Formats: sequence, structure tokens, C-alpha cells
Amino acid sequence: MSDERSVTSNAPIAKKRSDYQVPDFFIEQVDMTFWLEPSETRVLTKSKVRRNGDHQRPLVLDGDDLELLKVSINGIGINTYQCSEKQLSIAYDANEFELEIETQINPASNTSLEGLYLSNNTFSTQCEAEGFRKITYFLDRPDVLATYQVTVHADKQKYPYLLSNGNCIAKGEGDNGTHWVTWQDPFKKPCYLFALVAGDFDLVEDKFVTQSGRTIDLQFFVDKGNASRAGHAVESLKKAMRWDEETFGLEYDLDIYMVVAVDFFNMGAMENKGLNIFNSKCVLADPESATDEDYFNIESIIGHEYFHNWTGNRVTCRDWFQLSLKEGLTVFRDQQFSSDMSSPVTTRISQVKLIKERQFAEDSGPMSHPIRPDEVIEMNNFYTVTVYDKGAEVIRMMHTMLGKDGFRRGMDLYFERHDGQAVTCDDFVNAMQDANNVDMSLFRRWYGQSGTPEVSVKEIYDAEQQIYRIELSQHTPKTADQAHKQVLHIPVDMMLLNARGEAEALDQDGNTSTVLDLCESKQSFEFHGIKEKPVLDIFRSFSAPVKVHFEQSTQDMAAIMLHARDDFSRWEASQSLFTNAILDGVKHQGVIADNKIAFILDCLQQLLQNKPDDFALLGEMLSVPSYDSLAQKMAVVDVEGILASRQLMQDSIADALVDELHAAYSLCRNDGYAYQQEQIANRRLSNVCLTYLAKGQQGESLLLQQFERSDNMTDTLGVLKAARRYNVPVFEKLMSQFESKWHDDVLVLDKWFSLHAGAETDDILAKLDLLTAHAHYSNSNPNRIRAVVGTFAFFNTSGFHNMNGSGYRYVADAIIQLNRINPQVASRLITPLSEWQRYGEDRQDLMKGELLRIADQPHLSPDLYEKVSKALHF
Ligand code: 7ML
Ligand code: ZN
Repeated sequence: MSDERSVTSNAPIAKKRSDYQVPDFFIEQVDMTFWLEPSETRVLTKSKVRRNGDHQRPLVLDGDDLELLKVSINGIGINTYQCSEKQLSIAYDANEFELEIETQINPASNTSLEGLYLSNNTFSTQCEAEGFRKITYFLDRPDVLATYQVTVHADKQKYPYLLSNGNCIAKGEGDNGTHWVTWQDPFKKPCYLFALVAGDFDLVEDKFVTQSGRTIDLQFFVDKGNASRAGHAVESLKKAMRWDEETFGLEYDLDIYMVVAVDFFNMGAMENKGLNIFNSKCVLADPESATDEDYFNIESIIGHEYFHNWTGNRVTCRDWFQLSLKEGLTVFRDQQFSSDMSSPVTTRISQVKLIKERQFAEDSGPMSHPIRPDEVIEMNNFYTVTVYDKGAEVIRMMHTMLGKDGFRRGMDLYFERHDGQAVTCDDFVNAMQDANNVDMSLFRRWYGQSGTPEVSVKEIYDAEQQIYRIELSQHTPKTADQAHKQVLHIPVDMMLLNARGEAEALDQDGNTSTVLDLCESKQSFEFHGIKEKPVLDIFRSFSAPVKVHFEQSTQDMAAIMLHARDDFSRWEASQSLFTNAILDGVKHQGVIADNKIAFILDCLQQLLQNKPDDFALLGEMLSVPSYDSLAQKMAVVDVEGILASRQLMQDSIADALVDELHAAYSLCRNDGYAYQQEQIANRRLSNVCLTYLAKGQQGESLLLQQFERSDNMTDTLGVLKAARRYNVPVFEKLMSQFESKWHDDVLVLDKWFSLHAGAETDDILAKLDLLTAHAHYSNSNPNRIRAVVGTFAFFNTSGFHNMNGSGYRYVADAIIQLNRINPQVASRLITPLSEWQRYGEDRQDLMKGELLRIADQPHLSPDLYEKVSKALHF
């Protein structure tokens, strides 16, 4: 097959949300037995099946890559079934029966890491979204809820631990050196929450006493030799358990909570009932090998998976179109948890960066979809920043509008109504609405409408009348999936400041902030008794996921940046100032007007003289916006222009503020590492300063000094990134020292891979070849692939966008190779190529050429098919 036809022939079919039908049958009880062997695992599944309603349709079960050994009903073998590649259809009259199915699977050859697979001598599973069908024929959909009993047989020496969901109820020895364990999960669950793990581990144990006085056993299973790195995850889990009790009154429900860390995993982690499975990089940490960011992520992901026990497991999704019901809500919960456990402002900054840099891009490209999608070919493609992070912003808006207590009332009602059920996003909004007696019919549109609303702001001050008016208008540009857009309900959190940063009273009661409800395409709001022209601080804390058009004066931005009380607003103002200046440079052949630079340098100088109490905030305010956030502001992205202008901004700061930066750098020293907020803030600020100082005279000696003194990965990586940034000659030398020290530690080695892959040097492609030839590289391990190919495609701007097309070709080659090995990972790498429409014509042609080459591959996975065909028909 050649040309574009290969994309359309044999095309997988999209499923539509509007086609939802209740299941024809329910499976209410499942009894499974596994005989684990690397390439010949047998699975016996006994299910209690009940017909749903009055019909004579056959029972149609999902299956994928299974060898069917036997089917029997009520204990009698049958052969009146039809078995096709993806389905097993059984016609049987009775309304209730016991179905027994025996299948054989090959975990050793399963490189997709979906279903049951063997890696590093460990059997483990990943069933969300539709991986259970790779284990046995089943009703693989989230609205079929059953209780599970699971017995696992395996070689005792190789696999001393045999784990599954729920409580261990029996165990024993078998023939030929085998043993077996039986697990029972008393809670009904959809099959995507099924888990099985067999292997040899170090076990780290702890206990947690719940609000009501029950003692829970906490068990962490990690690779041998890694027990000393599990402590932070264990503490994080205990914090999460306490937090959910205190914040939402939610208590854990089983007597045991297990977490397993594995090296081969497609995502971050998975919330399987009572048996979470984690990517080892989201569990293991110690100061020498993990950064502050790693510590932060571990706490947040441990929280996320724990919080799923209520938002996801006890109340689950009716169908996969409702994914944001559990994911948006659980991300919101983990964000609130992180904010309470660490620094609210830096937590919020990192969330907002993700939305602006990644979600806005997704929502304006070929894969644009609402947080509740309408059409899906491959569900794995919809674990997106839109469903997760825009989904969390939608929940946050409800929290903003209803207040903390109102939101809690809504959550309480949600659990009261739906515990044990599989429900929809509408059910959630109904609970919020009914608990608070408000009308959320307009707000609901956020679930069904894709695209980023753009809000224009105009301000009019009438000095004589002392009236200040703002005029807001909203417009959502059409997207790939939807031509017509509706008006949305947008909560606008705002404040008025005077030039000294003090807040004006907005009403008789003296309230200084308010949330305006923007519900029409144009709306204006008036404030009386305003004695001088105020400075408007609008969309405080990013109160809605929208783009704002507001021609605010640089003086006003500077006033907010330097004097506002609200930390997030100060950071945003700093970023707006930078963005304006850098984009001005892009417009003028890389030259930023002298007076603009001088104005910013003056602001930064004041900032450095008059430091905010929070050094982490200061570090963030001194950092210029990323390439991605700048590119987001341009209709046609000028790659070289942005890189040059951004570099000029950084160089100007580095040159002009050496003394101030050096003073700040020297000020924030820590004695001995602790993961503790003040220390984290010190490290953040000092490493931002170091990045600038690396350019100057003393650069190299400062880098060497910090590298030698460092007792933690944050400061070590700070040196390597700073050295790389200015191509300081010591970079290569320090990198090889780093490699010799850490070559046996895969998680740290990933940082080394990633540092190399992100280096914006002329010889980057040769370097990438060296990296993939490295003894520890493997294209069956997702962490390695992401460290090299992922870092290059997403973060090495000059390398990926090289005008000779070599960067695009490299990424396409990697995707083509991975198509057969791991479609999920391959599919995630295609995003940067699929955004061709944002670039100039030359680049567009090169990128589309690579997409066509991918489209032409025989045996293209549905994952890639869906993305490539959308990208090419954009
Ligand atoms: C969540 C997850 C998946 C996919 C984890 C897999 C999960 C589905 C799973 C929180 C923090 C970081 C990553 C994820 C994530 C994509 C992202 N149910 O729990 O959502
Ligand atoms: Zn999740």
C-alpha cells in the first residue's frame, strides 16, 4: 500500500458518546485463577452473568490477543459460540448463568505494557482503559461492576510475592516448587481496576489509623535494594489519607493498602483497588538521587492515586467519555492537597504553566476535544491535558463559584447519591447544583465545548464621577472538532489596586476582591467611589482557563509585580512584562527596544533589592517565560525569532544584574538537605540565579564549586542545566563524571539521558545516536524513550525544528519503530509533529511529509491512526 489510502482502508471506527446503551448483561461476581508462566499463562475466569432487561441478544464479550482454550456454561462445555479477533459471542437463553472461560496469554512478549505483562522478572497488569480484554474475554466497560476473587499460582522462588486486589484470604504450596495465594475484594469494581502483581521485592511497611480508629496496613513493594528510597512515598500516603479525612470526610475502606513500583510502565501510576501500581520514578526518592521536583511529584501522584479510591473507584465512570468525571476531579483534589502540603503559589504556577503551554496548544490543534469527548477511536489517546488538567480547571471554577463550603456540600451529596455506581459528568454537576440550590445550566457547557475562550478586557475610568468600568467580551474560536461555539459562564476573580499595590474596597462591606460572572458575549461591570484610576488585577489565580486580551500598561503590570499582595498575581505580571518585551523583539528582527529592556531591568533590580519573603516566588519571577508559552502567543510561530529574543532578554539580565544575582545566590545557602519549604525555596532561587551567573566571568568557577559541594540532586542538576544553557565547556566534563557515578541507577541515568537530549547544540543528532546506542538504553522501556526521544521532541526547540528537517525525521523514525512495540508511547510522541499548522510553510511541508510517512506504515496502530489522520486532515 502506498499514498494516503493506507490511512483510510481498514480504518478503525470511532465510537460516539451519544451511542451509549446500557449493557445487555451484567457480570456481578468473578472468580479468576491464574497459572503464571512467562510465555504461557493460563487464565480461568468464572463469572456470574445476569441478563439486563427483556431481550434475546447474545452475550458479546471483548477480547484482544487471546488464545481461547475452553468455554463452559453452568459447568458444561459448549461450542455454540462465535469467536472473532476482538469478540466472543455466546447465545444462551437463560437469564442467569455461570460462565467459565479459559484463555492463554503470553506476558513475556507483551511489549505494549497493557493487560498482563512481564518485565524485569515481574508480572504486572495495566487494565485502564481497555486492557482487561487482553487477559480474558469480558464485558470490558466501566459500567459493569463485579466483586472479584483471584487465585494466583506461580513459581515460589522467582515470584515470592503474589498480589491482587483486596484482602488475602488463603495461601498454600503447590507442585513443582509453586505456591498460590487467594485474594478477595469485597467492593464491586469495573474490570479496569483489576490488578495482579507477581515478583520479588523489598517490602516497606507502615500503619495508618483512620479517623474512626481502624488500623490500615500500608505495604510498599519496591525493587530489591531500593527500600531506603520508599520513605517519602510512605509519608506522602499517610498525609494524603489524613488530608482526605480532614478536607472531605473521606476515610479509606479496606484494611490493607498496597503500592508496587515497577520500572516498565506507560504512565505515572494506576489506582487499582487496594493495589496501586506505580512507575518507579513516581515512588522512589532520596536526596542524592531525586530533585525537589521529583519529591513534589511523588507526593502529588501518591495523593492522586489515593484520592481515586473515592473519586474513581467507589464512584466510577459510566463510560469512557466520562473520564474527566474521575480524572478532572482527582487532579483537582491532588492539586489542593499539594497546595496545602507545600507552597500554594508555586503549586498554582506550575499548574497554570501546564495549561498555557500544553493544554492551549492541544485545544487549538487537530486533537482538540471537550473535557468530555464526543468521539473516540482509541481511548488511550484521551488521557490528555484537556481531560485531566482543563478538567481540573473546570472543577476549580465550581469551587471558586460555590466557595469551599458549597463545594463540600456538593461533594457530600455526590457520594450520598452515587456511592457504588458508575455515573456521568452530568451527575456530578447535578450534585453540585442541587446541594447549593443554584442553576448551573450555562456552566455545564464547559463539559461539551472544546477550544479556549478568549476574553477581551477594556477599562474606562471616569475621574469626575469616580466610576471605574470594565467591559468584558468573550469569544471562542472554532476548533478542529467543532465549528460553532456558544457563550460560556466564566468566573472572573478580580481586584482593584492603587499604585502602591493596596486593594480598593469594591462594595459597602469593604470586600476587596470579587468574582464576576461573565455569562454573555459582552458585559460590563461598574465600581463606584473609586477615587483614582486603579490598577486592574483580573483573572486572579487564573480563575478560568481562558486567554486574556488586555492592553495593560507596563506601569500597571510593574505595579502589580512589585507591590501586589497576591503572590500569583505578582508572578503573572512578571511574565506578562517579559512576554511583551520578548514578542516585541521577535517583531523587530530580534532587537528589543532599549527602553523596554531598561524598564524591565529596573523592575527586576527593585525586586531583587526588595525581595518578597518567598524566595521560590522570586525565583519564578526572575525566570523568563518558556519557548512554548511565547509560541502560544503567535499566530505563526517564528522559531528563530523567539529563541533569539528570549536569549537576548536572558543575556541582558545576566549582564546587567550580576551583582544583585550574585548577592541573592550567596544569600540562599542551606546546611544539609531536607525536603522542607524554606530550603526548597532557597534551592529554587539559587539555581535560577546560577543559570544567569553561568554566563559571566565567574560562571565556570561557580558551577564547579556548586557541583563539588552539592549533597543533593536538585543542586547537581541545577549546575548541569546552567552549564548546558551557556554551552560552558565544563558541561561535557561534568556530564561524564555524572555518568560514571550513576551508570547503574536507571532513574538517575534518565536525567542524564534527558540532559543530553535537550542540549541545543549543532551535533545533537549524532549525540542522539550515541544515546540510543548506550548500554542502558532500551526502546521497550517507556522511561528511557521519554528521556531521549520525548525530551528532544518536546523541549529541544532548535534541534527538533532544524530547518533541514533532520529533527522531524528523527522523531518520525522513532515513532515508526515504536508503533509495533508500544503504540501508547508512540502515540504520545507525535504531538509536536501534529502541531505543524502553527509554523511557517517550509516547516509545515517537512512536518507533513513525516506525518505522511508515518501514515503509510503497514499495521499502523489505532492510536497512531487516529492522531495522524486528524493531523493530516486538519
Ligand atoms: C495522574 C495517569 C494516567 C494517564 C494516572 C493513567 C491515573 C490513568 C490513571 C496523576 C498525576 C500524573 C499522571 C496521571 C496520569 C495519564 C496521567 N487512572 O491515575 O489517572
Ligand atoms: Zn487519575
